[in-house]
Amino acid sequence: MTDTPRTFGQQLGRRSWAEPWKIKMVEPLTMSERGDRARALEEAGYNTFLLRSRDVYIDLLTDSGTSAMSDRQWAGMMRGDEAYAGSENFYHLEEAIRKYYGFKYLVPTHQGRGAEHLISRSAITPGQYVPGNMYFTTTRLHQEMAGGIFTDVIVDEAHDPQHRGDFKGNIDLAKLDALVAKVGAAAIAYISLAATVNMAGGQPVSMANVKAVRAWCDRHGVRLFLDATRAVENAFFIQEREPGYADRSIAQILLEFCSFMDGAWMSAKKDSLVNIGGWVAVNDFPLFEEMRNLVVVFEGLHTYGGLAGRDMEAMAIGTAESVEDAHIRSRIGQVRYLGMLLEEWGIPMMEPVGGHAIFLDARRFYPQLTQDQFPAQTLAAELYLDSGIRAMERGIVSAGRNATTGDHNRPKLELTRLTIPRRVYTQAHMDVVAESVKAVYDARAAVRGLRMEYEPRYLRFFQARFVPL
Ligand code: P71
Repeated sequence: MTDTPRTFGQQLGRRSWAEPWKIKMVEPLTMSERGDRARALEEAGYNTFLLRSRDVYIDLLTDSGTSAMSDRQWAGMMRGDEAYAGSENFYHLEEAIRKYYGFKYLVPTHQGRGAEHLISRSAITPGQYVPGNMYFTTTRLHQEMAGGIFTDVIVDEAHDPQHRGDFKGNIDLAKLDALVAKVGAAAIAYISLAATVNMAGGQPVSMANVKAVRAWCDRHGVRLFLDATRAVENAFFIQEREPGYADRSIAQILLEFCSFMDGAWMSAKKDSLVNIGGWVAVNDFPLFEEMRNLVVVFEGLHTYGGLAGRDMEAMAIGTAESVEDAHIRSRIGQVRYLGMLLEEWGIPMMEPVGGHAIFLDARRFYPQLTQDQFPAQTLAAELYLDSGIRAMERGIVSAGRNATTGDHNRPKLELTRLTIPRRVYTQAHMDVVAESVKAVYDARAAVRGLRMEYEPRYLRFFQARFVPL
């Protein structure tokens, strides 16, 4: 006989808590047969980016632009001021960024990479180094296209999926010192700090680390810019784990964190709960002036940056909603719920679980595969085949090739990301996902890898095609 069923809260010895919203509108999902999925996968070249969304059951490709907006955001969409210049919604957005992130001057962009483009072109002199706490694909590419040389300065533990640290996104100051000793401070364009760190598994950066990095920057006359894409999620980990922050609100922690920065760029498609949008904001007027001028070349006028007025309004409202403590607790709580199930069943993954996703450790799923047989890509394909769940490769395919030698970059981490959109799926969806991951793990021994048969030049993971070995 089974035990009395227990709620999740009871299993953890506490009262349950739930999402601080209810569902007003639903979007039906399609469920498919394994044969349909096998066909769809082959057509997609075993690349989940190339699947049609109608062939996907639970879409965990990304948390980017996939969130559900609130009724308030949708109401805001109706108040779009679609003036070419000086839209009311721009001023509302500017006010929200000043209030929650604390930066003076705002340039809106169509999404994160538009902002990365502007700041990389404006703040890097070709040949300069750009140290960062691990790379992000688009961030590094824009830095390289502006002539920068990316250098990884994240703590070593970040590259070890089994190391359980509280702040595995931190910058290693000894690595910064070593870089300055080698190239000199003048050869450093700025420090590119991401919080949380996407490619490290959504791992956070501590306030103590940011303070130390700021002091280091002041000593060496180097600027510090934040990739604020998931900085609200980062604030949650500080509140939970860092001494002195338990009684501070997420909004207070975010503002303090940003106070150590010279500026930030944002893909608002994540934390800020919108389907499209981004920005770059700084305190330095000449740098702002340069980006405000460049944005008219690449995105649109500086009061819309490639967005409709209604998109800016949704972003302004989403920015405020994103820092509500109850929201962020339930958002990260859902990711953890999935993580706890998988952990309990001994599924190999990046630990501890970070903010936006579960990162399965494909190397430990498939020890029989070499990295050149694309274990993480293979795992994403197997998951889709099993249940119609769409995950994303974050391993050797994502890492691309070395700009000088042309060889594959070979990251230590070979991960398959189950990314949880905000306010979209239920706990029952998470149960279905967990069971599918377990089924794929149980069937791991028979799996052979993939061969890449088509490789595009830029950000190859988006459009590469594979065939089974
Ligand atoms: C994610 C994305 C979206 C994405 C981008 C590239 C490849 C696959 C998926 C986008 C980020 C991000 C960070 C930390 C900047 C961007 C670019 N992430 N910084 O994780 O995570 O923003 O997509 O709005 O242009 O699925 P953008």
